[in-house]
Amino acid sequence: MVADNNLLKPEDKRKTLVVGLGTSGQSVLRFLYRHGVPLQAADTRHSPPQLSQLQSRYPNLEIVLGPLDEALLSSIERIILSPGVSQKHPAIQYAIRNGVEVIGDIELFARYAEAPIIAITGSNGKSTVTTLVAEMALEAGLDVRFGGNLGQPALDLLGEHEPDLYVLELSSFQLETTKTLAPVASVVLNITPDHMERYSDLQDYAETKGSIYHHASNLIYDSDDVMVSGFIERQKGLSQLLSYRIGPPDGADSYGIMQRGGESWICRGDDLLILTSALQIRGEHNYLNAMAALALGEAYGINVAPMVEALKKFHGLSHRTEWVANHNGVTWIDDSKGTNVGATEAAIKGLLPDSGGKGKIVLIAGGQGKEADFSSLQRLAKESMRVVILMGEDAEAISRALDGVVSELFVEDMVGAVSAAERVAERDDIVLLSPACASFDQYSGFAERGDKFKAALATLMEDVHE
Ligand code: UMA
Ligand code: ADP
Repeated sequence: MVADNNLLKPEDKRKTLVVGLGTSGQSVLRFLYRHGVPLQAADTRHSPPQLSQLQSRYPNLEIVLGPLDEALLSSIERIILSPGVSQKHPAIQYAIRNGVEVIGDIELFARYAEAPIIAITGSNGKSTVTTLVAEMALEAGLDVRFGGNLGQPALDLLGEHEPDLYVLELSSFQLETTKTLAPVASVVLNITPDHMERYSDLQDYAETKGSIYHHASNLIYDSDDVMVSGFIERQKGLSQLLSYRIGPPDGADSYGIMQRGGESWICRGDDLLILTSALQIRGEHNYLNAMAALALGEAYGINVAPMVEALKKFHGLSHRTEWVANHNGVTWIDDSKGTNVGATEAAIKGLLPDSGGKGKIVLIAGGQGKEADFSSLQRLAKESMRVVILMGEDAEAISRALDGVVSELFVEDMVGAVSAAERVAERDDIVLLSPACASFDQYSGFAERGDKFKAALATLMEDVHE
C-alpha cells in the first residue's frame, strides 16, 4: 500500500477532478489528498452532503457545484467519477472524447491493493454474500477487510499493512468505471432488471455486471442462471470454474442441494456439508447465497469447517427478510432492502413455505421504481397476496401493472401503511415490507425506511397493550 507520494503511480499524480462528493467521492479525496495529488472537485448538486465540513477540511480545494461544465472537464487530465453519475453523461462523454481518463474509486483501489480480492456483484444478494464470506474468513482466523457498495468505501479499506484478503461488494455503477480489477474469485449472483433508468436495456446492465469476471482467476456462478452462464461460456478455458445451483450439484466440483433421509443438504459433489434447516437465513435465495459464499471461500482457500461454522452462526442482515414481530398471529417481516422486483419475488417465494400454506401475504410496496416493469409481480399477487398496500412516487405504476388481480390500498407514509396492514391482515398472514423500489423519494435510504416500519409497528403494538 502507498505510504507517500513517491510511491504513487505516475498516472495517479496527474491533476485530477473528483466528480461527486458523496461517500465514495469523499474517500477518493481523502486518498489522493493524503498523497499530495493536485485536486479539484465537482458535484452536479448545489448542496451535496457535508459540503461545509469538506470546505473546512480542504480549504484550498476548488469545488465546482451545479451542472457539469464540459470546458472544465476537458481541461483536466483525469476524472474520478462517483458511481451515482453515469459515464453516459454528455459532459463526461465529451471529456472522454478529449482524451481525459475516466475511472472510479474501485479502479483506483485495484491499482494499490496487493492482497487477494474476492469480488461480488449481482442484482440481489450482494450484501448478504459479501458479509458471509467475510464472516467465513474471520472464522478461519484470517485478517479480512470488506466493503465497497456496502459499509466502508473501498479506498478506506487500504491501510499501512495489507490484510490477508479483501472482500468487495460491487454495484454495476462501480463496475462501469473499473478496468483492471483482477480478483482471485468473482461472482455475478443473478441478473434481474434493476436501474433501468440508467441502462439502455437488460443486456446493457448485464454486460456491466459480467465485467467482474474479466480478469478473475476463479469464476463462481449459478449454473441455472442463463444470463450468467452466458458470461462463463465466453471465458471458459481462461479461468477456473466453480458452480452452484438449487438442485443436485452439476458434478464433483460443484455445489448444490440434495435430499438425504427426508432432509435437505447443501453439498459439494457427494459431500454433505450442512442441513438447510441448520441455517438461520431462510428461503431458496438464501441457500444460493450460502453456496456462492462457500464457493468463493473455497476459491481463495478457506477450509470448509470454518465456512460451515460461519454459515451456522450467520443470522442475516437487518432489513433483508428480517423477522420483526408476531402480533395477534400475524408475522411482520422487514425486507426494506427489497429494492427491485426480483428481490421482492425472492422474498415472497422464500417466506411462503414458512406460512405452511395457511396465511397470505399483505405486501407493502412502492417508492422510486427506477423504470421497472412490475407486471411480473402479477402472478404472485394473484396466488399469494391478500392485499397490496402502495405508497410513494411509483405507487400508481405498480397498481397499473397489477391490473386489478389483488385488492389495493393507497397510503401516504409508513405509519399509514402499518395501520392499514394491521386492519386487513388475518391470523397466519405475513405482513411483508418489500417495496420493489428504491426509497429515496421519502427516506434517506432503505435503512431509514425499514426503521420507520419497525417504529410504526412498535407504536401500534404498544397502543394495543395500553
Ligand atoms: N449525485 C448527483 N450529482 C453528483 C453526484 C451524485 O446528483 O455529482 C447523486 C447520484 O445520482 C445519487 C446520489 O447523489 O442519487 C449519491 O451518489 P454518489 O455517487 O455520491 O453516491 P455515494 O454517496 O458515493 O455512494 C455510493 C453508492 N451509491 C450509489 O451508487 C448511488 C453507495 O451505495 C455506496 O455505499 C457508496 O458509494 C460507497 O461505495 C448505495 C447504493 O444505493 C448503498 N448503491 C446502489 C445499489 O446498491 O443499488 C448502486
Ligand atoms: P443487495 O446487496 O444485492 O441489495 P442484499 O443481500 O442486501 O442484496 O439483499 C437484498 C434483498 O434481495 C433481500 O432483502 C431479499 O429480498 C433479496 N435477495 C437476497 N438474496 C437474493 C438472491 N440470491 N436472489 C434474489 N433475491 C435475493
